[in-house]
Amino acid sequence: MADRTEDERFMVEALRLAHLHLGATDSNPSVGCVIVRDDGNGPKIVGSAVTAAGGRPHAETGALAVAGPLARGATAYVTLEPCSHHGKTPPCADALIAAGIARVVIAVTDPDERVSGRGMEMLREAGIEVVTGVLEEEGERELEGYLMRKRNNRPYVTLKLAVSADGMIGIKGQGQVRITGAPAREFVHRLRAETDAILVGIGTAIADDPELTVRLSDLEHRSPLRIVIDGDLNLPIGSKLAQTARRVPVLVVTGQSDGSVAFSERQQMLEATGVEVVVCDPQAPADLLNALATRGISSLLVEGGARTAQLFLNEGLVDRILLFTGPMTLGEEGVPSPLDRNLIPVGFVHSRTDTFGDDLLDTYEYERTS
Ligand code: AOF
Ligand code: ZN
Repeated sequence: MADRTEDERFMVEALRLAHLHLGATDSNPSVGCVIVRDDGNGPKIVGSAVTAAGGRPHAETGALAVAGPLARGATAYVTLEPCSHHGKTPPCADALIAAGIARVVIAVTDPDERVSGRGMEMLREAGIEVVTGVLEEEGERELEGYLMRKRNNRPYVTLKLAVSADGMIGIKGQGQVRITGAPAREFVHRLRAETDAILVGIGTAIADDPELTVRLSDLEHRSPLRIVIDGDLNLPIGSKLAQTARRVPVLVVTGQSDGSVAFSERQQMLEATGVEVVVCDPQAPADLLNALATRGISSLLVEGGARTAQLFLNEGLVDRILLFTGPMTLGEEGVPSPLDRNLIPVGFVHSRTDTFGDDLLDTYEYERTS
């Protein structure tokens, strides 16, 4: 039997592959699969794949297609338990069995009620050796969005804030204020590409007129769904969000109509630009998150502003905080951030600090006790 470090080495490769399509596989998790065989000269990768963009084919199918007959007697490394259900594609467990795979190494078991242990059972019944829990923690992190949606019926929520050295997120009445430099901005655009949806409050949508798309040449097609919490339907028709809604979807979350003609006119005008208007209590983010999960949204990036950040924090609905701190001070006219490096909400644990040019990025994870 191959030793554990060898298993870990190939699982690292499967996890790297899984990351490539994060946010690009619709409601399906992005899974990585590596097929390895050893003909006496040491282990060699003979096939590998990531879940295809859009969610299908699954990773195993892709990797087996590359390996062809070399899959017979080989080991398959998968970041998620191979599926056992007849969904839009036949079960991956059957495909691995049919290809003659001898051993399957898994990072995380699949909480999907159609799979959940049955994938491993099918493999074992066919005489395949199954090892699970290899780099499970890393696998859980890679699959955090999918796992959160399946286990808690809500997306994994990341709150991103950029604050000045004196703890401000902007200047009153000044629209977008550049707090971080180009390297940090590029990181955020990559993060957007890996995320299913991005959310701002109407205050930010009006003050900053953001586009919230991915603007990196290789990833432009990976812009997430854009969401605005807008209780009174005040999103301007001429805003960049509304004007680009046919290209990259925009969802406006509003409360019940006040019954006025003006409200329904605003709704009609927004819908005419291609914006989708959904009714969901704008002050109850938990309900919104459930509704998003039902649509298959597994990860949400909350990008602004102070009030929206506070709303999600107050409800205990933030899983990770990404806090950028820029070098300049904004002074008296600044809009204070609900948090900064010296004031982190209870329950969050600092996990790392990264540097992007002159900016710092601190990451904090919410430590759930259960
Ligand atoms: C795998 N390999 O690469 C992925 C899996 O809608 P379907 O039929 O595509 O099934 C979706 C489910 O398949 C999803 O909830 C999860 O259980 C599994 N995803 N499984 O064996 C893969 N992406
Ligand atoms: Zn599958």
